[in-house]
Amino acid sequence: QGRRSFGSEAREVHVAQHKVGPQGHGRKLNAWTQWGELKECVVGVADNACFPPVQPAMIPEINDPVLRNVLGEWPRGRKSQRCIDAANQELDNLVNVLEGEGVKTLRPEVMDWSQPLRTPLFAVENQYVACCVRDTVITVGKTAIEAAMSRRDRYFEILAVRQILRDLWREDPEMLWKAAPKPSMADDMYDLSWWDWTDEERYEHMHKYRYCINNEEPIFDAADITRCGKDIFVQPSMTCNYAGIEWLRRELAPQGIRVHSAHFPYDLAPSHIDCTFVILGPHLVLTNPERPIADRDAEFWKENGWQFVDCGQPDNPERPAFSQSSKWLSMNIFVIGPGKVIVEEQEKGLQNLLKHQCGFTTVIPIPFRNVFEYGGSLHCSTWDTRREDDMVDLFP
Ligand code: DAV
Repeated sequence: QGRRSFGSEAREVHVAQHKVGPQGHGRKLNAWTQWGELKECVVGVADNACFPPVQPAMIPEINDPVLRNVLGEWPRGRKSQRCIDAANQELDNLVNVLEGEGVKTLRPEVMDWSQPLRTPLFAVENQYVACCVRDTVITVGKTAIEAAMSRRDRYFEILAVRQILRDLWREDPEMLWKAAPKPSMADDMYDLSWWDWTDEERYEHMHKYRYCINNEEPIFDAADITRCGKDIFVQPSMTCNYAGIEWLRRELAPQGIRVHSAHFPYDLAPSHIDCTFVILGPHLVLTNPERPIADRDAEFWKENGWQFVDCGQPDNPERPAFSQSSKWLSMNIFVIGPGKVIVEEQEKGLQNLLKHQCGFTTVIPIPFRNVFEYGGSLHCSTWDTRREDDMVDLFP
């Protein structure tokens, strides 16, 4: 009798009490494009950030030669509170700017990333930070997809936005909530020999698109994906393999979404498409002059009437000593509606290009360089949960 509370009758009561399932009145998850009018989005937080530990998916380097000599090796454990506060100040300001533009903002939960992690298959001494929410989850139409990431220190980062996902799913009866198979992150998922290649070897092999992960399991970061309505494009990279692209293709085919790969051979260690190929609006892409798209991919875009506009060199190519991203964070802009974009304040050249050659009427410059420490800029540190847009077909 002691087990009676586990009977089906009791379970129904439990379900009703806890409001599981659609309530049918509330917010909607919706984002088909990179440019629809933004109504709601998540902005990352830098709290409790730690240095990413050395691991098969990432062998970090201090990018300032002087500091590299002084320190000798990659630091471990927590980042300084000063560095965290500086980033948080800029992230909070982004929230204010977005709210001022009529965008509702949500924030990840503050979690303690200094805890070590041990699974049956790997261990790391600490975790990372929930700053670049763009990497962990993506909205594709009415579906939220939790990524299959490659970095061990980011294994549980998605939990920082789980409450947001729970709330959305409960409120929106049309929302689909999917998670790619959680990667094992076992040693055999990686190709460690890639790290030993010289730049010359990487250049020689650039058309093979082989990086530090193999194809044993589907792997992708959400930031390897960009959306154009019915079509999404995914870049094979250090953080995304062909198995990951194939997983997305099979999952999204029943919804009529076409998944394409996009190749950028000149980026010898690519990660994430949002500093390389930035969709500005229908038929317009901001391209990276040092990382042109492969010819066979370019043809497909051009046939469908798309135009490419090369970004100029960054006005300020500098980045913090521990940032693992490139100077092209300058291109990591955030389009928040047709003709409306947020750009890092020092990137005057790009601001002018967007205004005078790309049809943007509202270009909002904001300071954001202290967020570069965590590997991203304006696009990386956000996740759009609602845009006013539809499943447009721009590759008919
Ligand atoms: O080009 O340095 C930066 C990563 C953005 N999440 C780059 C990639």
